[in-house]
Amino acid sequence: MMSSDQIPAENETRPTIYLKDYQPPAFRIERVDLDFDLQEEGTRVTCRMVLQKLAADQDDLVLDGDAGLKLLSITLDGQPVAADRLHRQDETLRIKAVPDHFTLETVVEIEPQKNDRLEGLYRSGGQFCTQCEAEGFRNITFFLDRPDVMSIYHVRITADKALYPVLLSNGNLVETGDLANGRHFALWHDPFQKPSYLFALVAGDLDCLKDHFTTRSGRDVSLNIYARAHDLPKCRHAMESLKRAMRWDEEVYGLEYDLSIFNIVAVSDFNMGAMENKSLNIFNTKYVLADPEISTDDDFDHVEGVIAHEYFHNWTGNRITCRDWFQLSLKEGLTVFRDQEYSSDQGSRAIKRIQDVRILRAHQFAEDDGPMAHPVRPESYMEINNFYTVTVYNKGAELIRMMHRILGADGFHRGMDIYVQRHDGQAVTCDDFVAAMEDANGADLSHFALWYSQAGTPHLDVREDWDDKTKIYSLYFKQYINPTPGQSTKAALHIPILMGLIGPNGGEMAARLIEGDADQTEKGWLLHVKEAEAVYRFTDLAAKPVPSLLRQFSAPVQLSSPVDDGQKHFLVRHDQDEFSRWEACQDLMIDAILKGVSAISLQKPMPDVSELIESCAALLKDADRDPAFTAEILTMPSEAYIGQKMTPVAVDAIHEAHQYLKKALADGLASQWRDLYARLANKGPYELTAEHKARRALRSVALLYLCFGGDSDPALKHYQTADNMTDRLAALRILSHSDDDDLRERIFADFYNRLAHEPLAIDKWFAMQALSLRPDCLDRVKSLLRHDAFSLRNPNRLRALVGSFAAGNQLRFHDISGEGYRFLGKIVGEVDRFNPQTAARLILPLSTHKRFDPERSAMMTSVLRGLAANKDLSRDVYEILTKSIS
Ligand code: 0A1
Ligand code: ZN
Repeated sequence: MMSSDQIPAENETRPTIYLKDYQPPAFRIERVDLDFDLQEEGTRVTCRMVLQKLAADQDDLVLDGDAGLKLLSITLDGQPVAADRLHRQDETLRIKAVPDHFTLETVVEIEPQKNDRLEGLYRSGGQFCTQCEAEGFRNITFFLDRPDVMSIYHVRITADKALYPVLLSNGNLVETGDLANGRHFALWHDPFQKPSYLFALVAGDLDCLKDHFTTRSGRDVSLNIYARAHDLPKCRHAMESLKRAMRWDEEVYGLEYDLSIFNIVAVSDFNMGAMENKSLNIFNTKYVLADPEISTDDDFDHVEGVIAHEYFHNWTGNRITCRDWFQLSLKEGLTVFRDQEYSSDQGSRAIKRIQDVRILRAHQFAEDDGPMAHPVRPESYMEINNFYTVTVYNKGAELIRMMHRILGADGFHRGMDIYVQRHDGQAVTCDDFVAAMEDANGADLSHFALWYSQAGTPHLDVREDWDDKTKIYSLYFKQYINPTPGQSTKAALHIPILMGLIGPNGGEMAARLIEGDADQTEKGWLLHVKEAEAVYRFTDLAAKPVPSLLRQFSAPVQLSSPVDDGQKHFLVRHDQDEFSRWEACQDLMIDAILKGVSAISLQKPMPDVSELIESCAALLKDADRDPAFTAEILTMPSEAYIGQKMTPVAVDAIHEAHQYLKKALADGLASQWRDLYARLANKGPYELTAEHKARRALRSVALLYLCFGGDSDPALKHYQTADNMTDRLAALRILSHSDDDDLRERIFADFYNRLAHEPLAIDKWFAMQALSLRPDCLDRVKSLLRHDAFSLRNPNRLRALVGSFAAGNQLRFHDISGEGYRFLGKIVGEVDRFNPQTAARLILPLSTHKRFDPERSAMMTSVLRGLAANKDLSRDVYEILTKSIS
């Protein structure tokens, strides 16, 4: 019996799939011919497959196919298949008693014009496009829709020529021609074997930005970015990024592009960021279009990173793919690592690392601490779309980064060479990747590989001891991981810790290691903590050192360090590792805010932050040396991140203490901010150079503090004189909180009128209002739902308004009235009816209810339960709900 507030863990229509149940495919598809007859009121898909039986004991062929596929005909070796040999159930079609080798042809009708799930074949802005990862191909036709069934595709597309002059699919264009009734066709052939999730088709009236690239072996590759005519000039940055990424992959990995055509298409309705379909990448416009008028400097960097990411998948994902979806991190962790390294090489390595660590801590550490925690290689899922997570992607990349550090760059690249040689054209596992690394280096990574199967963020407590007589400095490490759902006990991991010892004059101290497992590297000592407890002893030291631990964030752990506040101030000034300088300053800010929170709850005086202000003053004095780094180090941690440091999250006190520190920094350094802001004033027009970007970044930080005292004038002027989106948005963000209603309305109206024709800019307009700290924020969000430019059906718009509010505005979303929770529940319920994938992501902020006080937690769970009462809930949302309420 189930009590009324329980939800069954699974049921027949939503079974749990387990890694341990993996079975190799029973059939191989040698070749597939697809024929798409695209029509306004419905599309006919003919799929002819040549199949070969692999498992002799299998009589029947079981194909995947969405319940919405309308089967018009089916023939086997040219003969219609009798109805009694066919059995359709849930998402499968069983064909009984098939021979060992045969040709199967199905004709189905689908309705892309009604497809708001944005999975399979759908329409966006008048064009047809596809999204097949992970299991979208089964919405297009009956198939063996699993990544370890790789095949050669021939695709014929027929459509109205005037409406859809551009017809694209994977591989090479073989033939085009005109047909009767104003229709035309194109025939594409992809010579590389691929799984169905990499299939793509686009048909539309699109313009094209053309360029080309000559590979190092001399192949000329034609590069095309397709977009709406109006957006074409905004594709240039993506094109330049693409060429840089192609060159980088040749130089760093020796990996060359393998076809003579590479196409990218920009679509405005897309559930995720972009998709690496073989030679036909499909992108959310957000990650292709970039223009100073509508894009911030960060947006430019994101476009470059995502372009590189999708391109790098051509080898790490497409040529070598995943055996099953549990291995998703095989391609994603590795490709994120590759794109992070690419971006580091294009700009500042230290800043890129700081930004990546911020994301990891804000999102992945939070995921590890909640009901959806899972290993980098999950062991089970109900809906695979729910596992495109920061754990699989970003923690997965950290695992690759740790292997890179443990084996060294040369060793890692030797491993990559073996991985590519050994597995090109195959669908493989994370273990295969680790084995290639081991074999190339004669290394044993079996202990390290536990990182793939064990969920949770390790905690690493460090103690120190200095013996003034023997001059021996000791470090004691203790690691533990809290239980996570389904994993109550944890084993010790191999944690690589990069560290240095800093002497009283601020220089690196030479020392001799007399106990502990470590290597000496250029960047410091690399300790290999492998047991629950480990001791390291250093000698040959003239004085007690200050340890600089976990440099470059060498492992994704929560460190509790023996470094006291005074030493942190010292590290902020002297550490040669920039990441650690930033970290020390962040720690000081976090400590100050946490002290403020407890002062508020105990009704005691707020903490003295004068030393922190002094350290920041010193940083400001030195700002010209590296303005971009100064901008990072002086940016305070978010309220949400402070929330992660305490249970229950003291929503209002965190806000108050956060404001207190911001005000202290604003007032304590008022003249410095003023001078800095004036000194960094625009000299000449906008440029997208590292120097200009750094200047804009630091000036925006200065502006923020400058206005914090309540004077909006500098922000207003900044807005009015801006000649680019970075500056405009920096000012708008500040003004969005203003309690001067007239001013705020005026500026938001101005922004809207200026940029109404630019959807990506209007997304920012919605987001800024949803992130406002004003008490009437939710009312504004609700009224914006009715704005003409708002649509629940466009994921970018939905995320900009509702996603920003729920995931980015801790103070207002978690308002004690519970209104924010009820609002989100209602929206998710609506969106789930047509776009489950996006609905499931939107609901995640409610899944953290255990971290909040009983009153909030009860209201959050009540919303989750209310949603769960709906019998028609998608598998996507259902899975999140069951895991969150259990
Ligand atoms: N593989 C893509 C991202 C992606 C994943 C899933 C999707 O639908 C469920 C769509 C895109 C990447 O890593 O870029
Ligand atoms: Zn990817």
